[in-house]
Amino acid sequence: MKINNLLIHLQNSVDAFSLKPRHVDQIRAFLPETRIIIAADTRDFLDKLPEADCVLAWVFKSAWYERAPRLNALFTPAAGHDWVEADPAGRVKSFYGSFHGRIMRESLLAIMLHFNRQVGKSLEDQKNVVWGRLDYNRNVALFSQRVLIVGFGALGKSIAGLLKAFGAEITAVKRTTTGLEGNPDVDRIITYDRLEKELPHADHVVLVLPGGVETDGIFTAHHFSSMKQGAYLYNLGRGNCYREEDLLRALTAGPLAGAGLDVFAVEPLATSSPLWKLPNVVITPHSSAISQEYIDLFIQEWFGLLLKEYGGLVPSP
Ligand code: OXD
Repeated sequence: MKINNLLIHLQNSVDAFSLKPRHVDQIRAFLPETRIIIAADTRDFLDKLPEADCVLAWVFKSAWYERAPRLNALFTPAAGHDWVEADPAGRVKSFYGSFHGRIMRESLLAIMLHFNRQVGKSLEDQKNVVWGRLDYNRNVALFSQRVLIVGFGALGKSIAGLLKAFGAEITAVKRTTTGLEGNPDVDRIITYDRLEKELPHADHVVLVLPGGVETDGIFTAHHFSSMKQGAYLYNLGRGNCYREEDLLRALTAGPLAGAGLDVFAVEPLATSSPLWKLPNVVITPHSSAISQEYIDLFIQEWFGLLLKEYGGLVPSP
C-alpha cells in the first residue's frame, strides 16, 4: 500500500501549531510520488476527504470516517485524544504525537527555576528599584532536590531526562512499572498506590497525566495534604486530575509553597477563579508546548513512523 493522496489540514489558531511552506517542501521531498492536498478550511477538508488515503489533521470527528472510504491512517500532532476521535469501526488507525516532551520540559524547567531562584522577587525588586541581596538565602539548587513525576509516558520520560541532567533525584509514578526498570534517568519507579508514601519526600511534584475518566480526581485532597511543607506542584497534563478547591486549599493553607499551572478543568480558566490572584502561582494558558519547533518535531516524528512502522505506506519507487 502506498500514499497516493495525502490530505493535510493543520491550520490552528496558534500559529506555531500551523503547517508552514517549509514543512510542505519537506513532505514533497520525502514523498515525491504522493499527491499532497492542503485543505483551505474544514469545509474544504471534508469535501476532499473521500479521495484521501492518509490524513494529517488537528481535528477529526468519528462521523467523518464514513466519508473517508480510502483512508488508511490518520496522524495528529496532539498528544491528547481530545480532538481526534478514533474510528468507531476500527478500520482506520490513528496516531497521536509523542514529541512534545522536548518543548514542554523546558516550560516546566522555567517555572521550577523561577521558584527555586525567586525570579518573581527579582522582577518585583527591580520594579521598585530595590537591591534586595539579603533575601536570597532560601534559594536552592535542583541538584539537591527530589522530583516526583506522576505519569511516566513519553512526556514524563523526557522531563526525567532533563531534570536528571541537572542532578535532581527523580521518582517516577506509573500505574504499572513493568518494562520501565533500568531507566537511567530515574532513581526509583513506583506504582500509583505508593504515591502517598512518596509525596512527603518530594520538593517538586509534576503531574503529567492524560485526561479521561480514568484520571478524573485521581490526585485527591489526601494527596495534597501528604505533600512536603514548602513543596511545589506543576500540572502540564490535564486539569481533571484534581479538584481545584483542593489545590486552592493546599496553596493558601499549606503545604504547598507554590504551583505552576498550565492546564485547568475548564479552559480558559474563569476570570473569577481565585487562582489568578495567588502570588505563589504561575499560570500559563495551556501553552507549555507552544514553540517555533512544534511542527518541525511533528513532521520528523511522522517521517520516522512512516519509515519504521508504516514502511509499506511510503510509495515504492
Ligand atoms: C496535547 C496538548 O497535545 O495538550 O494534547 O497540547
